[in-house]
Amino acid sequence: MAETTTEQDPRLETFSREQLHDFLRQMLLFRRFEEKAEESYAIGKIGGFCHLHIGQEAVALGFIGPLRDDDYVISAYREHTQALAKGLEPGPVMAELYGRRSGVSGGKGGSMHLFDRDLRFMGGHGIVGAQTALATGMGWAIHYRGGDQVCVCFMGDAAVNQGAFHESLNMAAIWKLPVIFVVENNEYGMGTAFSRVSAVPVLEKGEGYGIPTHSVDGQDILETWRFTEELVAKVREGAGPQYVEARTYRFKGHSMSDPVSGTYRSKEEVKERTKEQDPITLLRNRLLEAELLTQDELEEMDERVRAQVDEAADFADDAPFPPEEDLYRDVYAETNEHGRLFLDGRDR
Ligand SMILES: Cc1ncc(C[n+]2csc(CCOP(=O)(O)OP(=O)(O)O)c2C)c(N)n1
Ligand SMILES: [Mg+2]
Repeated sequence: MAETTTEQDPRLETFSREQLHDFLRQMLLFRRFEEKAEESYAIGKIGGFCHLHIGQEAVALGFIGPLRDDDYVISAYREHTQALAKGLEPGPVMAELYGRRSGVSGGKGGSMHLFDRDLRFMGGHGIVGAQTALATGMGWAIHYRGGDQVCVCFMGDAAVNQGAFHESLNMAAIWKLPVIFVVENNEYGMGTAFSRVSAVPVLEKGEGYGIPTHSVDGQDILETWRFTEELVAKVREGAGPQYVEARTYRFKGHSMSDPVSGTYRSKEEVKERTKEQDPITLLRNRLLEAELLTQDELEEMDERVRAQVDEAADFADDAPFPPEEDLYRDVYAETNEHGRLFLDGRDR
């Protein structure tokens, strides 16, 4: 994992100052957004499941930022920051967490089911590993239509022991589909250490299908960003599916009902990892040391981001809950007022 050093990182020169500031701004937005969600949950404004991505921000930004608008992203339930990275607005995302009608899924999906078809953010899925099969399906659709888009499919380390994962990788490999499977290896699935329940390491799971495998430092935005740029270019040119382990760490509990360290990881471990491997602190320190950012610029950036998040929370607070008549809408697909399927503007 990357560490802060006093030597200037040569990779900094390969990015513009604006780009580096934008990396920091976006990751700060993700962090403040989730801190606000945590606060709102504690006072009962958000209910149900809520899983924070705090600590893993450089994976979301690094793997989504370099994509085109017409590329697809699909994920599991720890997906707030990924949705923001794909261009969903903080207000409607927060409103979805609050269960409000102006939320991105009409207030009926909640934290685990953020979705935006136009922005090609295809969820938000609560069943561990289920999104891998949908990703292979999207890869097939891209291939069938002759497009050059890619589909980035995020999952946690626990998903690699699911049956669907293996079927999906196998099919993607046979058909050389443009899918990038990204395993966010934060070393735990709820309260279970990956090493206790897996016969082989995360990376080896992709090797059995003849898919090129890669391992990257998920705490280092410069690494995840550049890596993704290069990989996506290859996939667009027909390199077929790719399997990536992003080594990372979850700073908070599994969900809002799980304490930060619990009994499954020690306080010392959490303290050390959060101190040494915070993707935001790592970038901020590098930029300050290289004089690519001033303390004033940093404070101003953080203030702007906090204001943006407050605005998102106000937007959510002010929005109404879905009305009763919405109860049977969108259950399996869009339905019209008679409950009939309504797809692509036509009754079926
Ligand atoms: C098929 C299935 N089995 C069990 C669960 C319960 N469950 C929810 S999250 C989770 C752990 C997943 O861990 P991981 O994939 O590593 O993701 P992380 O939470 O670390 O991001 C489990 C077992 C589920 N949602 N779906
Ligand atoms: Mg995990």
